[in-house]
Amino acid sequence: MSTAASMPPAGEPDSHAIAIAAERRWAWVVIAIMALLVAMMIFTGLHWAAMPPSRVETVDVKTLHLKGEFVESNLGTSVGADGKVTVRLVAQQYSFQPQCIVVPAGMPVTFRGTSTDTIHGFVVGTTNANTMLIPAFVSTFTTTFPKAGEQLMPCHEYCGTGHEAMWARVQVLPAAEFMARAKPGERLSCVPR
Ligand SMILES: [Cu+2]
Repeated sequence: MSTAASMPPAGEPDSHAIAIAAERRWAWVVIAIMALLVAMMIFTGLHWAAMPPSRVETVDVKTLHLKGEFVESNLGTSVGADGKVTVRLVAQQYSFQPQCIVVPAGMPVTFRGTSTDTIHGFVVGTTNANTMLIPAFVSTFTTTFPKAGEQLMPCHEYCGTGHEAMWARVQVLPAAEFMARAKPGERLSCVPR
């Protein structure tokens, strides 16, 4: 382009200069966003290092199936002497154990889970029951299912080639029906036997 062609007619704004100014403004916006993200990474990194999350529970993956809380006979739903409902489950490529979980509606339910191999996770239907399951760590949360019905519980952390086939079912029973089925010391599930 010749110099003469790029010169604006007298009295008209120089479009080239306007474009450069606009690009420079956008460059500053992008630099500011990147600087903000880096500052957030530094802040959260330091903050978490200074105050690690509380209640970190670990388990030995190598002996998970042999002893302790996550042996096969202890998986499923239990009602404690204090009436508290606890679901214990284990995830592995590519299934959950148990494959069908029974919980009562309208009562607090505590989930305790871990993984035997890689990072898995689950979400129960459209409820807020949602966690990751990480080898060597116990994930736990307490939630209440407001209404009875059956929910799907898919794995939501990509865990390998069989990931899309990894899911369990959750049967939310009316509290009275659940309590009628629950026996002290027993582990409930809805896996057909
Ligand atoms: Cu998985």
